[in-house]
Amino acid sequence: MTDAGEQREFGPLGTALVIIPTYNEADNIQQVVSRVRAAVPEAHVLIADDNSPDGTGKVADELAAEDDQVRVLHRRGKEGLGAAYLAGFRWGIEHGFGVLVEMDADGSHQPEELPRLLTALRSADLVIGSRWVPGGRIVNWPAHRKAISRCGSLYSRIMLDVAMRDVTAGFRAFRKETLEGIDMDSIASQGYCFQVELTRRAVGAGFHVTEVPITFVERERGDSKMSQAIVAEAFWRVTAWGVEGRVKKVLGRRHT
Ligand SMILES: Nc1nc2c(ncn2[C@@H]2O[C@H](COP(=O)(O)OP(=O)(O)OP(=O)(O)O)[C@@H](O)[C@H]2O)c(=O)[nH]1
Ligand SMILES: [Mg+2]
Repeated sequence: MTDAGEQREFGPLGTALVIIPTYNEADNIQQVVSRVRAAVPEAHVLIADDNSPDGTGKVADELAAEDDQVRVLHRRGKEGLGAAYLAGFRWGIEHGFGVLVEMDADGSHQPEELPRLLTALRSADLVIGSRWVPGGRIVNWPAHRKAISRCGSLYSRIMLDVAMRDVTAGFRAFRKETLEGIDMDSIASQGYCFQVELTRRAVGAGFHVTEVPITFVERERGDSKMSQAIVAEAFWRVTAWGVEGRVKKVLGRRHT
């Protein structure tokens, strides 16, 4: 949260677009889309599929054919979560949506909690659905996944000087103006780190960021795309940003 944000008037919320990136989620996509449509009937859904070999794109097309509020962005191949979201954000802004929501396809993010995120966005620029604030929960995660998540958030908070508890969380709602104010074109992170980078940029630009507790449920079907490479990317980028921030501080002090 920032002082700049606290003094601001928050405008009305426009229509929400829930962006769901998919890679091999054919067994999950139908259920998650129908849960979103039931939980927030006025919201639209954009499935951003990276040409999944399991045919998720085809299932998504069938869903879109049945429902005017569901659309599919077919991408040419697996380019990572970050690139899929950036394409989804751009599509949503071009099509006039005022709120852009990030949500996984695997049921980890419960669509029934979306109304709480959207309510919190009335007085925020970015709302993070958080596992690590009081009231937040994780269902069915092994201890090592919890440890990676907690350590990753703690390390990011220390290195980047941000107050959020769940910096890598992927269930979020943005006002369009927030995304327009963080220079999306220069974002290069792909995996978890993408979420860290969005958080860091939003805080750095003076936007008002809040966390609301969510219950995160481990996927029941399909495979996780979490990999050592994704964890490594987050670690080296966060370290580089932390060092860069400290160097700037020290140099700034020398010149004043
Ligand atoms: N379009 C696209 N979607 C992706 C890509 N990688 C992951 N996803 C999707 O992003 C969401 C999160 O990925 P998950 O595999 O669930 O990763 P995770 O939530 O960190 O890992 P688990 O908790 O183990 O499931 C899911 O909807 C994936 O299908 C990608 O390269 N491209
Ligand atoms: Mg997942």
